Amino acid sequence: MLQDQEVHAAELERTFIAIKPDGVQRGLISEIVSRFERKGFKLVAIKLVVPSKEFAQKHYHDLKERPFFSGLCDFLSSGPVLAMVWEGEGVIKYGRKMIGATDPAKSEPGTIRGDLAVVVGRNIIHGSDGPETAKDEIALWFTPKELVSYTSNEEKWVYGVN
Ligand code: IDP
Ligand code: MG
Repeated sequence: MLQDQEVHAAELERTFIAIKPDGVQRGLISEIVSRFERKGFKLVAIKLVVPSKEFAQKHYHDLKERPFFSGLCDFLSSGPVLAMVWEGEGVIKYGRKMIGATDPAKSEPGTIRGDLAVVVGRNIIHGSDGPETAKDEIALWFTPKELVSYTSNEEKWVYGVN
């Protein structure tokens, strides 16, 4: 029989979260990282990078027909981006909830965009929108070696398993 811990580990999912150049420049890294940490999610990868425009186009390939695509890719490649992978039960969907609506004007107070951003073109953070996207985005931004598997001291308290 599997131990609780193993059953639990099998259920954990991962998502790709990035603080865009506006969030980095506005000094919001610690605020945003802190929200994910305090929630109880686990950080498994993190790095500060300036993506090339070509890389930004890959990241946002789903949006290539949209009128704002070129400006969006220019912006993402205009400065440092804090790329992260967070792990936890339901982290993909709940991470999106924490981030709020795409347009900060429509984001609820209490969400990251609701509390910290004003316009859609400068909405400070990216989060994967589903399991397939999460898998693709993690693979685009990180090598498997950069993903750190470890047991967090908090897990037994966050999930209530021994
Ligand atoms: P998401 O970031 O909430 O997943 P997407 O629709 O995937 O939203 O769009 C990606 C990014 O493109 C948004 O976060 C935002 O920065 C930008 N964007 C989306 N819609 C617009 C728009 O109408 N004008 C300008 N930028 C936009
Ligand atoms: Mg999106």
